[in-house]
Amino acid sequence: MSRALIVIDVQNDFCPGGALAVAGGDEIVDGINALMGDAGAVVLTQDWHPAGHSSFASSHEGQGPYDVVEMPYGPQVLWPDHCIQASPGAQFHMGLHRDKADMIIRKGYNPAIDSYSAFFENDQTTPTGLEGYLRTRGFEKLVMVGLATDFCVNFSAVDAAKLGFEVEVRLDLCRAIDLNGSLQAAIDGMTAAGVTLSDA
Ligand code: VGL
Ligand code: ZN
Repeated sequence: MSRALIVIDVQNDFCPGGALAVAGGDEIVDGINALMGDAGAVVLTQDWHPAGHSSFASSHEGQGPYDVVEMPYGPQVLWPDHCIQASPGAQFHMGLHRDKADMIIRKGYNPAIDSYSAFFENDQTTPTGLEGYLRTRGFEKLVMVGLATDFCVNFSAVDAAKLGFEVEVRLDLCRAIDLNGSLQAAIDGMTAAGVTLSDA
C-alpha cells in the first residue's frame, strides 16, 4: 500500500508576511506539490481558530505572545492571533495544489483547547477523526511535511507513531518556529517516538 502524504498547515499566516510567520515557510510549497503525484492520498490540515481562541495571547489579560500559561490540559504557549476561521491568513498558500487534496481536515476550532496535532487536540484525548480516515482507507505509512516542524508537524508525527503508523518526516519540506530550543526538542522527541527524519 502506498503512503499517505500529510501536509501540515501550509497557510498564509505561517508564511512570510503572515500573523505567525515561519521563516522560509513559503519555500517548501513547490517541493510539497511535487510529492502529491506519488502519494496514495493527499491530506491537508488547516489550523482553524475561532476569533478569541484560548491559544491567543490577546485572550489572556496581561500576557503576550510566546508567554506560556497553564491550561486545564497542561502548559500552552500563547500565540499572536492567527488562522482565524475564513480569514485570508487561514487560507492555504496560494501556490499549494489544494485541488489535489483527497481530504482537508481542520483543527483548533474548539475555543477552549488548542490542537497542534492533526490526530488529537492538546488535551491529548479528543480525536480529530484523521486516524479513522487513514485506517479505513488502509494506510499504514505516512509522509509528513509542512509548518511548523517543532509544533504542528512534531505533535502530528509523534501522535501518528504512537498510534502505530510508520511515519517519515521530510525535514527539508518543513520549517520551524524554534522557540527556546523547541526545534532540537522536537527532533529528539520525534526520534524517540520512532519517527524517521529525512532530508530528501
Ligand atoms: C502552529 C502554533 C500555533 C503550527 C499552529 O502549525 O505549527 N503553531 N498554531
Ligand atoms: Zn494555531
